[in-house]
Amino acid sequence: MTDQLGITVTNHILSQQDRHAGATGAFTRLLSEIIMAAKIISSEVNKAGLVDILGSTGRRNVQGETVKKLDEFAHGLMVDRLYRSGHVAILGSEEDADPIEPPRGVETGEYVVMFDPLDGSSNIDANVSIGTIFSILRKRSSGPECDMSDMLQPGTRQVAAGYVLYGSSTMMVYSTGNGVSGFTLDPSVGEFLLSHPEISIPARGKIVSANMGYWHYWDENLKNYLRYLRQPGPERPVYSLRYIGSLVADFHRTLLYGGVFLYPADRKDPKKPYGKLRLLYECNPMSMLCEQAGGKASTGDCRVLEVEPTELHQRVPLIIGSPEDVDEAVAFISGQRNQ
Ligand code: P6P
Repeated sequence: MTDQLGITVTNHILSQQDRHAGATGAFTRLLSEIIMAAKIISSEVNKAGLVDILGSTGRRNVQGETVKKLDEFAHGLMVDRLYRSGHVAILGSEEDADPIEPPRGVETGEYVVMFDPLDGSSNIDANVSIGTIFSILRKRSSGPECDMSDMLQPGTRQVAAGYVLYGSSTMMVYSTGNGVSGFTLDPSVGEFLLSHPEISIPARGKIVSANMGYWHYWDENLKNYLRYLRQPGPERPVYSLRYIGSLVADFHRTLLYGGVFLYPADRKDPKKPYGKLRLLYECNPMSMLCEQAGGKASTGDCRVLEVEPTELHQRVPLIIGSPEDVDEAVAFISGQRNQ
């Protein structure tokens, strides 16, 4: 695969399409619109400090979070480009409480896309890496209309997942179920070029990523795990703590370097007993990517991808990363181990 370094993401998608008998090109067209949106968002993010697109709109989204101008821009752009593909049945966005129906007169198709247009947006003004996350599924209900069954699908039914990371460079990482590949945007030609073929997460890492500020709100089993990681063992190094507070950036580092990222259940907000991260457009896409790279993703009780969704914006705890680290974390969190 390394002889393919430098091929564009579009050519890579077409080569994937050739591996799917009966692929009509609709999926390729859909992903191409996401790629276009990523390039435009990247351009806006990279000049956000120069134009009046920083700061907040004064609105709050369904999560009660202040909507930054840049994530409102990213949300509108994703909706526009995805429906422009002509292959979308319905959309779900972190920025919208309800499903986003197709505009009147727009050609629709078989795909459902759940997305977080600009995750980590609270970090925008501090120039910290942020990202776009997407999850692609097929429409389940029969007939031209959609219903909630089309959106409330377990992560095992995703046909593709990916993210765009707006960092020191802009990267796109995606999977259609045949492994994970990473592409870096070359601004001089405006193309995402293959830079990380066949990403494979290390079996075990040496980094733990969690917001230790919530220590007081975590249960004793989780605390036992984190204490264990801080005790050097004969065969095990002390783990470093790295936490950016932007899921795409924290996950991308975990995918490349190994280790474990945790956003666990906590008691800081009685309204959010299962932590902060949303199942359909954060945990499921990241879990598909992690498993496709040889990693694991658990809620602490079960495989994230097997959770049967009940609400559009439902939250689940997320323990994700190297398989040996996730197994160890779940053994502690479930009480099977205490040292
Ligand atoms: P906390 C960003 O707002 C986000 O949704 C994720 O990108 C990130 O992992 C998490 O919240 C950080 O949350 O509670 O640690 O600030």
